[in-house]
Amino acid sequence: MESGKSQLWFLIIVCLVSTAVSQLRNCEKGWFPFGNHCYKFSSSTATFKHAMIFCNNHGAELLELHTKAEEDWIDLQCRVRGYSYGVWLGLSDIQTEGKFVSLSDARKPRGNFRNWMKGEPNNSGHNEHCAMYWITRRGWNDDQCTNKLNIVYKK
Ligand SMILES: *[C@@H]1O[C@H](CO)[C@@H](O)[C@H](O)[C@H]1NC(C)=O
Ligand SMILES: [Ca+2]
Ligand SMILES: [Ca+2]
Repeated sequence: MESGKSQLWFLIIVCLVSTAVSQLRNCEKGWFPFGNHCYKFSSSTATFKHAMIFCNNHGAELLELHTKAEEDWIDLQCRVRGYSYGVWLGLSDIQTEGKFVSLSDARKPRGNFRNWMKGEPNNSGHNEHCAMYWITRRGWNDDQCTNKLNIVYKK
């Protein structure tokens, strides 16, 4: 192989190996890897506000779901842990009613993935401004921020 070509091959291989390594991300004890992220699952429930504070304390963000594969994996993790209702999602319309923005960048939810259940978000009682993943119904819902749900930390 002439040298220009072999250099190119070398670069491609280095690139592939580093991608593979970064996907096998090492997570701290008590955190679980999926894709390029680490997740921690709470053993107790908390209001949305406390969930955000706990996330901050963990140097993590509140769960945001970006793909169906990620949602399916989270769903499974919640089920094996016996979570009965739902987990908070890092999405809120507390600033402007009906406009859910992601907490991590204060804009619209990142990516194109959405999985609101039929009829949701419905702002029930004019008092639902925090999004959650509803485990039994396998979809997203807006809920009262003062409800207590399990927390999935993501980093
Ligand atoms: C609105 O959403 C709540 C959950 O947040 C649900 O319990 C309720 O049934 C929904 N209402 C309607 C009319 O769909
Ligand atoms: Ca609302
Ligand atoms: Ca709702």
